[in-house]
Amino acid sequence: MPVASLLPFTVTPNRKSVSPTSFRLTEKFILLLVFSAFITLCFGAIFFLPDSTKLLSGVFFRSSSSVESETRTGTVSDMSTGTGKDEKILAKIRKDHEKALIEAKDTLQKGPSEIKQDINSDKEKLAPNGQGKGAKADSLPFVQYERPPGATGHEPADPDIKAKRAKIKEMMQFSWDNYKRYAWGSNELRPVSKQGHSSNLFGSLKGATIVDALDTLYIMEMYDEFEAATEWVDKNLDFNMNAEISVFEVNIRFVGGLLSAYYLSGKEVFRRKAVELGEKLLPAFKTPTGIPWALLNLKSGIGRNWPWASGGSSILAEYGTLHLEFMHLSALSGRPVFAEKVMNIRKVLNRLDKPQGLYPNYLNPNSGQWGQHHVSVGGLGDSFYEYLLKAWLMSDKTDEEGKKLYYDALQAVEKNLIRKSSGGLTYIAEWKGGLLEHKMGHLTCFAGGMIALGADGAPDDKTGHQMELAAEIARTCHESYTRTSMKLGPEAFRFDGGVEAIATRQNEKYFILRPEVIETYMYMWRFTHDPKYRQWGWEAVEALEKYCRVEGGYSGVRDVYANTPNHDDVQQSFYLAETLKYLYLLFSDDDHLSFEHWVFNTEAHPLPVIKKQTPEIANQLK
Ligand code: DMJ
Repeated sequence: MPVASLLPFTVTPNRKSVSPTSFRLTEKFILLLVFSAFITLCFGAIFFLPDSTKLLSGVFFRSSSSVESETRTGTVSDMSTGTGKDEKILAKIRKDHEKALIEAKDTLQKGPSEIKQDINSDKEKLAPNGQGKGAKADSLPFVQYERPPGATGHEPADPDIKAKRAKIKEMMQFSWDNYKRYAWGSNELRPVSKQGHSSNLFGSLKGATIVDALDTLYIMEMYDEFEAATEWVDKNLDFNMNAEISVFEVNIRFVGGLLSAYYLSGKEVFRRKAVELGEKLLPAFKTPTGIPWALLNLKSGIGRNWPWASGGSSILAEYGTLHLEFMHLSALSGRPVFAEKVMNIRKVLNRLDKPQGLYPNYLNPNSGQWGQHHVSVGGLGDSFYEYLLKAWLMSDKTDEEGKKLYYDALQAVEKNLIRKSSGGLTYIAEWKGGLLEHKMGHLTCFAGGMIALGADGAPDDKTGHQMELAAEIARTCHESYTRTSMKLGPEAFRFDGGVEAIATRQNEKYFILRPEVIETYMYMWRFTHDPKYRQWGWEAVEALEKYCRVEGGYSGVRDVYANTPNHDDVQQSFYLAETLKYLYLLFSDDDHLSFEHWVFNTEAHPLPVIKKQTPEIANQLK
């Protein structure tokens, strides 16, 4: 039988019509179209369906009789009684989701070229006063540089303190020399295997340790090293690459590091590089709400969120930790766009209901709705709270909104998260949809310093109360150190199952040279001058020397309860940026980077307070 007769259509030979084979091709093409439409639908369903975690949290609230928590849209009893109010709530949820769906589709349907166009139009807007196309950092307006007070310090009078301060400088020298010798230009040093190390936080960006360490080198008066680092930044720090980076990490370490280096030294190269990098980060804000993506490809300008984050959410501690740097980028570039982006984040947050006045860690940038109702003053939440307070302080206390947001948030944290153990240790627990997890992270320990820093401006009679609270948190965090064999704190410690301030899970026993506990000692020392804080800081120095110092630098350890260290072979860049800097300041006089003139970003990079009487800068921010 001829093949043609098997076909469901007539083939007319010698006609310039469809040949059997081309028909098959067409069919294949149609099939392919149908198939890809089907895949798109499935794919779309995953992305655009209502955030299942939100639905789950609704279910949780309904079945949890003991928790009378308020959900975003109503109370537990509202949800379970099936009243007309219920229907209204559901209708609103549906409407919100539909809106989010349309917005999300709209964004995601844009091809890369459209996104690029948007980015370019943003760049146009970047030009000062809307003139010309000069979005380039080299077209920056002239800024009269004036070094803020306290950029360098002086030797402490007390010989013991002087010697301790000198020892900490030696630790910095050792960390730096080894980085320079074995890992120059890499992001970090592997001090055991004596080679470079890079985590995926920076994509193919290079030199994290150099940029993060610049200001520490400067304040410790290590000027030759500072010069070498400056030269590397000038010649090698390059942002024009196909690299997917973490917007938060690059902002706090690179933008923050460059800004501080500029304010301390007055070198134009740092201002130029900071603004250039700031511009590169702007496409991250291309979401329907303006809440930035967590990850951004610096070349294509295409962003996305961490695949593990609740329903495609952005993270509170990430999008909430851009404010200080972006305000300074506007001040130094004369371009309001940076300030606009971070003020818009506030606007989005202000419009949302907060469960119990708390800020959940997850927020969907497409729908502008919360993801899972998890709250933490540690990982995923921490520096958001810090930046509310510091936004107010950095504005020379003119940003009243920042102030109110901070104290309101702290009040909710106090009420819902802060608890005292039976042994009398105050700790900050984590909140999971209304239930407490009695665990505190090393990261959370920064809160002692933050609360002390904010105590002064606290409403009504709260000042004394907040200083007390800060001191209690400092004590708890110190306990988490003293209860280990190495006298270094674990990544997380618990207050349940009969333990207090101790890590019970193997994967929470590590120490990666983090600064938060020492940071809190430094703030507490400055506000109280109680010698115990210097003593506690010195205990940490001794432990670092004993367990973390290796031939090729400083390394984290895998288990602080073990008797001998098992090194993780990473000298984190924040060890030079934060841990050693805070230790040095703990043993320095208070006028070195005084709180009156400087605010530390979350990576310990000092940024000057924008004084009311500095009209040229203050005006840029209006
Ligand atoms: C640093 O990069 C910053 O302090 C950040 O805010 C939290 N984590 C690390 C240090 O632990």
